[in-house]
Amino acid sequence: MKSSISGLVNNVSLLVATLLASTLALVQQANADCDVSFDGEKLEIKCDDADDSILVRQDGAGSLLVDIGSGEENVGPVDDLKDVVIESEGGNDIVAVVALSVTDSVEVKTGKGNDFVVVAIDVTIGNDLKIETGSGADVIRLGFDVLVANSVDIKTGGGGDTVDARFGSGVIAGNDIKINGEGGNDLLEVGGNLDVGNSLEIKDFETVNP
Ligand SMILES: [Ca+2]
Ligand SMILES: [Ca+2]
Ligand SMILES: [Ca+2]
Repeated sequence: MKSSISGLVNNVSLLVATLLASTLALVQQANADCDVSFDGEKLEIKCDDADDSILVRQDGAGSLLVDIGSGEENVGPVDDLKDVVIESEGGNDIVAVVALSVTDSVEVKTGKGNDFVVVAIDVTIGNDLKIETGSGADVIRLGFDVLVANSVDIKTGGGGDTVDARFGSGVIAGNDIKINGEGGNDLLEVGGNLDVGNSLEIKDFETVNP
């Protein structure tokens, strides 16, 4: 039994590693049509209606790294990072937030198009995580130690969307998790991995796999 569980964990790790590698490859292929600003506390990335790929992470040396398609750029020290706001607008966008710690909130809005959002692997958020993927068939993957002190609010908009939180320890929120599939035929893969201090609200998903 134990070995089958560790086998499963290894398979999921492999899946996430593959996912991240393919995300990174896509990030490097994309054209940079995004404005990036960082004042030491707030990172804002705003893109246009083209297909954008955005990767945000911090490295072991305490630098905040952003890749909008032309390779990773060090935008400054991560020490006072409070907020991350990413708006990728129309187009089929990829947004990845990995290995990052912020003292306030992370907000991702991907607008129209078939978008792909990953928030995974040691992401610590001092306040809230908000994700809105708008119309289009979107995929949101969450897991491997996403720790949110207050609330998680996910809205997937119209279209057949998938929210998948089966990876590793999934998402742990100190207060609430709200996930709204809105229009379309939506799939939620929970994997027993949504852990809340207060309330869990799941709405408008046609299929929920616990
Ligand atoms: Ca876009
Ligand atoms: Ca989009
Ligand atoms: Ca959608």
